[in-house]
Amino acid sequence: MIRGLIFDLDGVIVSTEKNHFLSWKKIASSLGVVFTEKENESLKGINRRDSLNIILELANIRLSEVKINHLLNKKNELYKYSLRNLNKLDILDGVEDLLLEAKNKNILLAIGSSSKNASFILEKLKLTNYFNVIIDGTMVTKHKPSPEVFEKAANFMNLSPKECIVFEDSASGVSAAKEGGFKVIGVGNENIKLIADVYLNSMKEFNLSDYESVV
Ligand code: B16
Ligand code: MG
Repeated sequence: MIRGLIFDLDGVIVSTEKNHFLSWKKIASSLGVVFTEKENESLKGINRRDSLNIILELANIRLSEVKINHLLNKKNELYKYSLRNLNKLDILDGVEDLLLEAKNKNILLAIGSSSKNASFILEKLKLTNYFNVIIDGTMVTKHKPSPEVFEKAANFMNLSPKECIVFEDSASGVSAAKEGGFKVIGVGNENIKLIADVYLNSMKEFNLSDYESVV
């Protein structure tokens, strides 16, 4: 029986992946690195520090810790500035209806995000109160593709992975969920079509009643 839903945030609840991409693109360009959507694909779901490492490795650049920290802060400033007008209207189609339906059916709800901005974003979207637990990038020691973020969410809800569904838009997140033994539904990113258990173009295609009796 499915008793819990665990949602990734960026790319599943709201399309902030675009904002991450454009902020990294500015950082990359300040380093003289060409950074396109293709390179960005490998950053999805990856935490901030590891994302910068990937960009630096792409360009074979080595920087001091001081410079790295400066770039991480700069990226986050650009990213948060780009979210200044984020509001309820930005919630992706089908998400809030599903949260409401699940709540009414006493299904537990969690966030499992790599982002350290998860609470800030959920507040802006006015979604915080739906969730029984929010596990984000400030609460894990091992980041996606490690399953820790989803395991912590399931543990908090007192559920086994088999009792949960994870919704993800990134390859690193799908791998994390599978590694943890969760059923994973890929959403809104055709690049994960072949690795997710089920793939949906949009959350509005998800039908909770199809899963209510799944053991
Ligand atoms: P921040 P998710 C991830 O969020 C994003 O997919 C990824 O692009 C981002 O680098 C990461 O959060 C860290 O975000 O810089 O806000 O801490 O998809 O796991 O919800
Ligand atoms: Mg994501």
